Amino acid sequence: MELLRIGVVGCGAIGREHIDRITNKLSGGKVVAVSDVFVEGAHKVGDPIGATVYNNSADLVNDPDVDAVICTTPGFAHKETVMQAIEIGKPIFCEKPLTTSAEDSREIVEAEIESGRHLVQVGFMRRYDKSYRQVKEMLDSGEFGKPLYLKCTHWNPEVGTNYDTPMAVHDTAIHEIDVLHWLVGDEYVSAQVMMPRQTKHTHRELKDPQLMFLNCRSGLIAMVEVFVNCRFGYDINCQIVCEEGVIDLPTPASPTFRKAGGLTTAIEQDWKRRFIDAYDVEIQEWINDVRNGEFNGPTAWDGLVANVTADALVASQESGAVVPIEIGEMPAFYKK
Ligand code: NAD
Ligand code: ISE
Repeated sequence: MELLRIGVVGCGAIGREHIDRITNKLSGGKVVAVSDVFVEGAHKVGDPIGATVYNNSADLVNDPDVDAVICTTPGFAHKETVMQAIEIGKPIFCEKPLTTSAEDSREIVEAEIESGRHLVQVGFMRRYDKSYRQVKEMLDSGEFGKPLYLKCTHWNPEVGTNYDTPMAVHDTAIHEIDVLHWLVGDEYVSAQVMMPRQTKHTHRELKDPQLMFLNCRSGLIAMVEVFVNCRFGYDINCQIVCEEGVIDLPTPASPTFRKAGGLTTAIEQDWKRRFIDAYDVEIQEWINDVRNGEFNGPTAWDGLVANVTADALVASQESGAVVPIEIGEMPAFYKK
């Protein structure tokens, strides 16, 4: 096959990152069209690479020169583009979250099943991260016995005033929701959020930090700390306590230096570099799979599972109660 001709909808932070990696780092793909409601932004990235620029996703998805689509708009806008791609039968890589509600994700799942083809991959890139893959291998080896509980941190230096309390789940903890369930192969049955003392750095619309608890069918409990105005850096950690030992996935090693009476280790300041290799592997594998007519990535069903779980956490943000999670049986279409 010739180069995969890709259209990117949404030219913000991660849209630009993916366009750059496809253009300058990865192989087998070429960005031929871009779109954004803020069309000047689309021109800024599209013009230098000779891409056709649109101000709406429908025109981009329907462009006959576009073989496959990447959707990097905010979560609330994903459904529209994903449904357009399914309707015309083009593969689409949709950044996480698939949508911002279980109801919307279920419609996507139903439309994809109806189309009869695996078209939708969700951007759960931690599944492509080397360290998470190593942890999964360790757990799957059985050497550590059963996992009993997990403790994770999702710390972010700061967020803007458009980031509200539900986004701590839909936008941020959604990564842990997906990757933990993938790591331990368990099913979530209920969720609860507790709000500790709040930081002075938060704003009126956002409760920060938040402690999220996910209870699994086996009895395993995952605790996820989301603190998005922590100030010091972007710091993702995970510790899995098992019967026969403890697995730690700490902040990646970086040089430690002694200077001015201190011993210092730097921490990344945003998400762009922390998972940079994972994004590269994720997008390269997606390009390869689409060119080979294969599908191996996180599915729309995985997106739905995350959204059902997220909805329960959001309900608990309000009430503080333990909220049951009912995902339902995975349709045969998604069983490997
Ligand atoms: P952003 O706000 O920087 O960019 C979004 C862009 O989409 C903006 O340019 C905006 O003008 C445009 N847009 C908004 N509505 C649109 C619409 N209806 N059609 C076309 N364009 C539209 O956001 P971002 O940080 O790039 O995040 C985008 C998505 O990527 C979100 O879903 C986010 O959760 C996800 N994301 C994932 C990761 C990751 O680690 N996997 C990291 C960052 C962002
Ligand atoms: C952002 O949208 C991402 O997806 C990053 O990976 C995440 O860690 C950050 O908290 C989100 O805001």
